[in-house]
Amino acid sequence: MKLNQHIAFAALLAFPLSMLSCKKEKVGIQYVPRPVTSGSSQYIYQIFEYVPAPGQYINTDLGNLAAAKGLVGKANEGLLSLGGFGGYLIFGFDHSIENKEGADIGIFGNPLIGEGMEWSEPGIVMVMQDSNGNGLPDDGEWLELAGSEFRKPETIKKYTITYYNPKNLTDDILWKDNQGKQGHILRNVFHGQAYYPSWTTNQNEISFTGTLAKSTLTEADIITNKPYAWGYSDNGSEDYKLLMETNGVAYNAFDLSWAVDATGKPVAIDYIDFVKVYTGQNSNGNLYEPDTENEASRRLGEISTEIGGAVDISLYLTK
Ligand SMILES: [Ca+2]
Ligand SMILES: [Ca+2]
Ligand SMILES: [Ca+2]
Ligand SMILES: [Ca+2]
Repeated sequence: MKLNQHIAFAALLAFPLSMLSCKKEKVGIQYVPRPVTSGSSQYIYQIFEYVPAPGQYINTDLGNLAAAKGLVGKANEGLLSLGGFGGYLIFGFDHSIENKEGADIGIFGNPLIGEGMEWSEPGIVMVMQDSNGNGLPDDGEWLELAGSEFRKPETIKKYTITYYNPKNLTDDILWKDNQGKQGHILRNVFHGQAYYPSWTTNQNEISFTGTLAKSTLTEADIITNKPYAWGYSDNGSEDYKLLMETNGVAYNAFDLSWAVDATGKPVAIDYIDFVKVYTGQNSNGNLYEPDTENEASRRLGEISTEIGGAVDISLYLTK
């Protein structure tokens, strides 16, 4: 055999072998959770993405990249607004969060819980495992932590909305959804800045997909947006109120055992590495839609989940 024939033969052999080893490697990749050590922090360690939907606090100190970074290493100091439906934050801890007995992750918000003045702005929580161990939320499957509204008939799965950056600063922000509807994020007199996030890649339009839960707006003496029973952030549920009464500080608690896949099927998970929170309602916080001429339409601003940090509950309770 001549030398170049040798090489060709070797190459032929090497090709299927390398394919085989590649395949083997992939099958063999095993997820290894990052353990809790004596130095582990109970708080958010890293912000991966902050992509809010348009809203009254976006591009202010409550809705920019600095505010998102401000949630690292502490909780219940400072807030971040996610804007209208779909706007989200992705964060992680310096260790994997284990699915222990009961609630695993606590997320702080700012729901109003006084009787007759309830103002919840429910955020939906998703989790992901760092399957390939590269430290990024880029390869696992996002699993929703199914809260009390998840299986209700009025809850819309795979709801997609697109917001359009208005040409004029003073124009309301148009949206269109995949249910054939359109409307606006209404501007108000309290916040004069641009409502469309100024740093996102596409400055013409931005789309979000997720589970849309029905708003709970009620008009009595004042307009309220009542909490859901459980499983949402920025939500004044009974367990939140009890924590507030007992400790003077409260978070919404999430159990990794609530995880479901994209088809709604429960998934058993032992550990997760990434958490995503997004605004779960599409509402301007008024009961007059689509009457935008009513002065009260613009009084409260859009329903937008706020986040005041997050904790690994098992560490939080022992530190
Ligand atoms: Ca658990
Ligand atoms: Ca990854
Ligand atoms: Ca809000
Ligand atoms: Ca809020």
